[in-house]
Amino acid sequence: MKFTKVLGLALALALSASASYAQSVTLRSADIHPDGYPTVEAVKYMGELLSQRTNGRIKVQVMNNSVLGGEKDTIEQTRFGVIDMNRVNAAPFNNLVPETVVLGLPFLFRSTDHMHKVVDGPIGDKILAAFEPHGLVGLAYYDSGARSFYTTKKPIEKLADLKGMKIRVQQSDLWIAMMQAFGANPTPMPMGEVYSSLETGVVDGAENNWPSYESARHYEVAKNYTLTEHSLNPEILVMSKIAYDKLTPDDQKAVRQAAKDSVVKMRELWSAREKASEEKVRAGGVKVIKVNKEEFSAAMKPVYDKFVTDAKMKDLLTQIQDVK
Ligand code: BDP
Repeated sequence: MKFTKVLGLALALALSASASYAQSVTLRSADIHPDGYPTVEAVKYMGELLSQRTNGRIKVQVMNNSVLGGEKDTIEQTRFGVIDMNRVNAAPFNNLVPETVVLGLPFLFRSTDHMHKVVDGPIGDKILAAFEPHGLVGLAYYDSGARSFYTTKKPIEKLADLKGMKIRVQQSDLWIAMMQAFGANPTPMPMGEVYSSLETGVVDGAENNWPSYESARHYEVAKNYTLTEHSLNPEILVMSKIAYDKLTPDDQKAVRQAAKDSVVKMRELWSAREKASEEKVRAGGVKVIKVNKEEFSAAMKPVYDKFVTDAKMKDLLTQIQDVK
């Protein structure tokens, strides 16, 4: 066979191989939450949209309940193409993608509406684009409500109560610094270890939104919930750059669009679940404590001083604050 012929044949084979990959693929997506949790259902919904729009060629299989591991581990697996998609809170991305830090800053967003305006606009797009050099494609933001503290023994009624308390945090330097600024003793660990750590006294408390506090059953072992609402850190849906690059440009577009379209659904699911979880937790005998949030927010200056240092971060912060 002539060299050109061989080359032609190889090229045809390569093309058909990549074309067949583009024709039919099931994207495996990780999540730590159980069935019924809004993030899990939103990604399933995204998969339905994608399947409809590609005549069943592209499907999404949500592998939730931490079956693929804790968030720090699944992020690595997604970067290396072992997992195709991942729905994770912004916090475990902080050390890898510094632009995400700004989203978790304490008492930054004035309201959910403010947060939506930021993530739905050019600032949100800029932060999603910052994932690419790290092997990830940022697809969408999902709501995560407000995070508040909960404790097993001593309730937190004022800032001074946090002094020296061992508080579980997500695996992020920002979150460690935040707990230190609150006066607490931060203990970073994956979500999957929190229940037993609360139960056995490895930690005195943790912090999360109503749905996670409820669905992970933390309210059974930590019965004081203090409404500090210190962060509205959103969830982020990402795709492995390796998996993304295997898709045709049209299919890449379809994935991005389906992810964006699932955000509306997620917001509906989220509002409903927040209410339902709060009711369930209250009915479960949890003591819900109101605090003077000003006192907590005034303690956060060292966190801003530590993380908003370079011009880029300062600019990002001002832009966010300026969103009306
Ligand atoms: C939940 C987020 C989840 C985080 C968890 C945590 O949905 O992604 O893993 O908090 O605190 O609200 O680890």
